[in-house]
Amino acid sequence: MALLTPHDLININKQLQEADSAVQRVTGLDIKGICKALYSTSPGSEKVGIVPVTSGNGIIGNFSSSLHAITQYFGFDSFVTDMPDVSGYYEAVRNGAEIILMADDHTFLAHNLKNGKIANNQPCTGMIYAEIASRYLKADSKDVLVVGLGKVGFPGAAHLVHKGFRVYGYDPDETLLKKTVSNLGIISFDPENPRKFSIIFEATPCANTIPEVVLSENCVLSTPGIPCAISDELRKKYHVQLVAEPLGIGTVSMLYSVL
Ligand code: NAI
Ligand code: PYL
Ligand code: MG
Repeated sequence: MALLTPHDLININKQLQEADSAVQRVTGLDIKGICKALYSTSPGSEKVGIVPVTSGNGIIGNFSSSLHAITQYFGFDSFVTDMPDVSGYYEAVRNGAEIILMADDHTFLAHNLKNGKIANNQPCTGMIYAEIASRYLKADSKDVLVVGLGKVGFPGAAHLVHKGFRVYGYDPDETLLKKTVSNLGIISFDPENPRKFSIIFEATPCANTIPEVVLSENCVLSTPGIPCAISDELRKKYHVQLVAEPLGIGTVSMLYSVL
């Protein structure tokens, strides 16, 4: 998994506010509204315990404090444990956490201890970014381009298929592309024979993955991928409506999915 850096998370509140405004411009709903529509759940007074984890590459600076800011932004009562790992988990439960948030280098989970539901960040992130893309108010058709079909992109593509969109998918991993085309019934996008889209969902760990030829004026690009899929220059040239944020949208999707 591509790991976040402390730099990605600088000023997370501002990043979230800007993403929330972008989601409202694109869909007419704010991020909470998207979550409600996606999962048919609403938060009560669930207390969220955030447990830092030292295994593997260890603590990511700003990670736990960003999760604290994100949960507060979306109205959850939350706290970060003083201790990491198993001691932190014990501390979280002893201090009344009903939902645990914790991540190692492979898995970022939300576990609701009351109802037993558990969520993984990758599918929850794919689903919500795809849902945002699918709700673009000015879309010219139900055609969507999905770039990157990995652990985030695949569930997002599956969600779009499930919602009745015509999904064109691209991934340079040919085995994965073929498997996804056959499993989901999507159309393989051929970069040699491109066309324009008004809805694009991207989930790759690479920059500049969106070629100019696929961009239509005012298209939406909904992307959790880090670094950003598009240059500032192309974004401005085509007035691309960009929804991109490093941690909060995926996290709140996880939280609503376990309510
Ligand atoms: P993954 O490694 O499972 O999948 C990435 C896919 O992108 C691979 O199949 C790869 O072949 C493909 N790819 C690479 N270069 C490409 C290109 N030029 N064009 C099209 N496809 C290309 O990674 P995963 O877990 O799906 O994560 C994707 C990105 O999303 C990463 O940058 C990760 O850090 C980020 N992420 C962001 C979150 C957020 O809240 N913003 C949450 C979770 C992940
Ligand atoms: C959660 C994300 C989104 C993108 N990449 C994933 C990532 O960076 N995962 C690693 C998270 C490790 C957190 C660390 C800590 O500070 O508790 N163990
Ligand atoms: Mg996010």
